[in-house]
Amino acid sequence: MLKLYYSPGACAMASHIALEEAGADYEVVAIDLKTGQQKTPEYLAINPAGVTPALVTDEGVLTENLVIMGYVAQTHPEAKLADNDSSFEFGKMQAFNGFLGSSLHPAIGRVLFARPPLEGEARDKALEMALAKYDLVEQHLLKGPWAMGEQYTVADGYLSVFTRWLRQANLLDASRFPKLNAHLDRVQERPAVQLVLSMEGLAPV
Ligand SMILES: N[C@@H](CCC(=O)N[C@@H](CS)C(=O)NCC(=O)O)C(=O)O
Repeated sequence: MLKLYYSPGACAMASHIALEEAGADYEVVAIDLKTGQQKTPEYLAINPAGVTPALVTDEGVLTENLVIMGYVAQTHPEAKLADNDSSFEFGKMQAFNGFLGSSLHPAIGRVLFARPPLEGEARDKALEMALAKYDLVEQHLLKGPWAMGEQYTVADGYLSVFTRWLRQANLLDASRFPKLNAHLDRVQERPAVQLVLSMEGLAPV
């Protein structure tokens, strides 16, 4: 059985949603980031980077949401969580996920989770840079109704993690981000997503 190490509400929710959407046989282990559980020797033995998610498989451990989501989509083709028939379309989805993981996530993470928190002009600048990444998704990358077009993919659960954070911070402005708002609502209507939220002790936002 697969085992996902996650932190409630954090980016690992994307991998959690992928597993639930796939109907995978999995269990979850919560890691408390606030108490630093991700830096304990026990967890570092699983993921030496000291971050969640980590997915334990029969073959070993996979890390990075992008990789875990791709693995789940490829090992559960019947769930159609990616275009597994076209390497090019699969690559396009992973390019979308790569942008979220390597560009948008660090940008918004700096604004919302920096310790000590950013203040004044430094925060304003960081926020401007982060919102520009959301603009790119709103205006160019999100095809609609789902991230990659007509078919729901793992990219949708991933995007919803970051739009959820923005909405919680009252920054997902309806006039600036109409498509992202509608997309988040659409994702949160999915039964698998609602189950993941309740498993993580959370509610739709
Ligand atoms: N690129 C990684 C990012 C993982 C990551 O930064 N996870 C955060 C939660 S969103 C974390 O565990 N942070 C704990 C820490 O930095 O101490 C991925 O997508 O898997």
